[in-house]
Amino acid sequence: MNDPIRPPRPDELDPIETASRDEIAALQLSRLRATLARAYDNVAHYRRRFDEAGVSPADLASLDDLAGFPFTVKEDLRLNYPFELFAVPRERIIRIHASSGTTGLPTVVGYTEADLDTWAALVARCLRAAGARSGDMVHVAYGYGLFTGGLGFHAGAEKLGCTVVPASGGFTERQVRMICDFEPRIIAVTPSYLLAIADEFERQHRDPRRSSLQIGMHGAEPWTEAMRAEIEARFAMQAIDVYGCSEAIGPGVSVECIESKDGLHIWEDHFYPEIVDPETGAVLPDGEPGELVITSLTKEACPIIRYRTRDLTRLLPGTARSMRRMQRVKGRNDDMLIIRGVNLFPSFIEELVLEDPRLSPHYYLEVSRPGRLDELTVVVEAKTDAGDNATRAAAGRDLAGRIRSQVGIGSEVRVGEPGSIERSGGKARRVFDLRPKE
Ligand code: DLL
Repeated sequence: MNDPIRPPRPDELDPIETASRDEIAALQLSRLRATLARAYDNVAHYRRRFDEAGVSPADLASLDDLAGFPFTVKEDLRLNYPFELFAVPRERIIRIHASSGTTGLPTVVGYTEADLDTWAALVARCLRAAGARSGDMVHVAYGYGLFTGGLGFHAGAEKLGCTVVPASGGFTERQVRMICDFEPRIIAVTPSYLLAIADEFERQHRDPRRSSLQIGMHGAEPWTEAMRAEIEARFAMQAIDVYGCSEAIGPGVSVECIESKDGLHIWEDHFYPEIVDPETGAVLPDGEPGELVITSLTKEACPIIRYRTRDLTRLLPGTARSMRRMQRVKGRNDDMLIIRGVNLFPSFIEELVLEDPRLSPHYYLEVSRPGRLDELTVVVEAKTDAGDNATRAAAGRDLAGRIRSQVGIGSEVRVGEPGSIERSGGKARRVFDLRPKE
């Protein structure tokens, strides 16, 4: 049936993927200059912000000079809703995407024909880096629509010459039937929704390990090494981390390579990454943890300058490719909970949950303040074979104990029946912060 997984041969790579650092830097500098000029000349917002900061595109003599240019934040996209950040006439935009935005207006992005070609080529590069190749079947279970996941993977897989199954998210029973009947080699899906698919396999008395799936392309939400181990064990496949955000392009900014799985190679010929101190905005040296800031290098419709992603990671040198890597995103700055003064990322609780074979990776955190003090409740599901109420209660007590000893705060842990937590079909919601807004 399916061939064994192999990394791409050198002749299958785009030449820039293995170019020298000097070649990459030279390309970045010329593309960065052009991008700054395009933004300044065509977008009133950038012209105003550059003028206020006293910088002009001509000031960029080296890549480090980018640090003198102003940041772009999500609020800037909202303030320029819907089309004010477009650098080309609306008629040249052939696609719109938007992020749902849990609060306020959605953020809107546009693509020219060339942008869609670039995007498809980058997602194709991600798929190839993960071990996919022409002729493979790719089941796309990211949502189709304004979200970039579905259509982004769709175009990238087609570009690589794959057979695409545009399943979109939801209808989990049907997902399992299609996977069993069509036998795709690759699945592109959020890690949390893949686990819902795994549960559905088991509900139908089918073994996910015997499915045709060999490679999973997982992103759009934070996940952990513990979650990777769970996915790889349940499906007997390789789970690859893929990152992107709609403001930068969508999926396809960075990806792990199958031969190393040691962090995500950023496609530096199209995106210039910086890591900044989230508090001060100062640029940090490679290796230091901080917030990822992205500047697009080739986008026509929506060039984005120094976009503050809020994602926390660090930059590492290249391994399988010459382009630098980013470490798995630990979480978003705005997902970090401060509970009674203690900083906590949901991903840390995820690791603790997955240490216990009685608990499933379906979980969420609820933070409330019934009196003066914050209270943390962890709601998690038991595994199907976790036995009776007493076993579940014991697993809950154990988890609360580990949270107390490792995070330093008391919590209530509720271990529910398998299937009791609603599945999202897309990005999982991990945090419900019910505290009154200050
Ligand atoms: O989530 C694009 C995407 C689709 C990426 C499919 C990968 C796969 P947005 O909806 O704009 O775009 O959300 C972007 O999702 O800033 C991160 O906080 C988070 N995110 C994306 N990929 C990862 C990842 C898409 N691999 C936001 N690990 C980003 C952790 C991720 N977080």
